[in-house]
Amino acid sequence: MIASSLLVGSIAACLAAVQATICPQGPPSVDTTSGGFIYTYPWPIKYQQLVTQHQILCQAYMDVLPDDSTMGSYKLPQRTIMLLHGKNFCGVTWNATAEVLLSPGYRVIMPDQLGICKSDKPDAYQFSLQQLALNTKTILDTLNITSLYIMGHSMGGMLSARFAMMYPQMVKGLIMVDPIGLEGWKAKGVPYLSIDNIYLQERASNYTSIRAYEQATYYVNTWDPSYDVWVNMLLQVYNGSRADIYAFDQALITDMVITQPIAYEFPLLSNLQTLLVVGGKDNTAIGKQWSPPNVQAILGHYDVLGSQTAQAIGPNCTYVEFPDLGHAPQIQAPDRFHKALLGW
Ligand SMILES: *[C@@H]1O[C@H](CO)[C@@H](O)[C@H](O)[C@H]1NC(C)=O
Ligand SMILES: *[C@@H]1O[C@H](CO)[C@@H](O)[C@H](O)[C@H]1NC(C)=O
Ligand SMILES: *[C@@H]1O[C@H](CO)[C@@H](O)[C@H](O)[C@H]1NC(C)=O
Ligand SMILES: *[C@@H]1O[C@H](CO)[C@@H](O)[C@H](O)[C@H]1NC(C)=O
Ligand SMILES: CC(=O)N[C@H]1CO[C@H](CO)[C@@H](O)[C@@H]1O
Repeated sequence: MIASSLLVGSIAACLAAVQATICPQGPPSVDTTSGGFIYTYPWPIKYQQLVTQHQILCQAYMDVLPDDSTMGSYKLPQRTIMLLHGKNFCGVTWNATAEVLLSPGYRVIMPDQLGICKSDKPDAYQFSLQQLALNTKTILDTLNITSLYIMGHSMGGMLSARFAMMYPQMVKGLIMVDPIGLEGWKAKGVPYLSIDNIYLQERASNYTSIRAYEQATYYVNTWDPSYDVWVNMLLQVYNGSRADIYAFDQALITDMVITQPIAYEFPLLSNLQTLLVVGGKDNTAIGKQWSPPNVQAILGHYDVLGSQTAQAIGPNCTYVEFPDLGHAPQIQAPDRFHKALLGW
């Protein structure tokens, strides 16, 4: 008992002592091997040092300011937007949307979540949506940003909803793009698959399996060569120097989204200005692959879930459905998506 509390004490002291020195400090290089992910991002990468769960971890993000010519009446807090990626994408996957938002003068912040892309891949971590929201808020605190728009896609959409529930006073508006978590998968009968089993599936990922998944869920069984960029990007993480731990973290993250539903909490967003964008042909449902056929049949009907969720949030929610698109309208039909976004 004494020994273990001494140990905890010395770990904490140790963490405090090295706190200033672990993460790469700016001005950062454009490319980096952090997180075992060699891939060039178009804007400089910064790292937020997090002292979390008895570890020091570095969370990567891009913070891009509009150029001077568009600054005009630009006021930092009012015109900031943070873009949260999904589980199979990275911050950089928002590059085209970021360009569209920079021109009217938005400051755009694009984090990579812990365990994903250029952020650290912890050997062990208690992943929760709340913990990821808190980590991400730490970046905003460092930047002194107290008020902003948040947009999240897929798992990032689920996370952005959780963020807005935790920090409503910071969020001027919330945009969810094909968020996951619109239904409670376990309540609908998705069987529990152990983290160890999910890990084995993650470890077996390759170009063929990732493309097959994205083709069927993201792109309505179509394939445009431009989609390959994001498959190959993801492969760099699956096949990077942290490949094994990445697969494990991905399994922990899948377990997180399945065991921590938000579907019942959407009315908590009723006071917030919300835009929900959904592809009507999206059929994403976590755990569908390992569910029996009768359960598979009732999962992932975004054409129903989208309007149901908009109704649950209430009249402050604007609902936009693209009936012909899948899980990633911002990639599949960027012009239509950006028009809806800027229109709102
Ligand atoms: C976004 O990045 C991808 C991958 O590097 C690239 O193919 C695409 O042209 C970029 N889009 C914009 C608008 O910069
Ligand atoms: C944030 O505000 C604090 C206190 O006013 C200041 O010391 C710090 O330099 C600011 N940081 C940034 C990034 O503006
Ligand atoms: C890719 O993964 C799938 C499923 O995990 C497997 O069936 C297939 O043989 C793999 N393909 C290659 C080229 O390794
Ligand atoms: C919409 O949001 C505002 C605050 O932004 C709130 O006063 C109003 O009650 C909300 N409307 C509904 C129907 O919840
Ligand atoms: C870390 C890792 O899994 N690296 C692999 C990446 O892919 C090449 C072949 O394409 C393998 O040789 C590496 O072992």
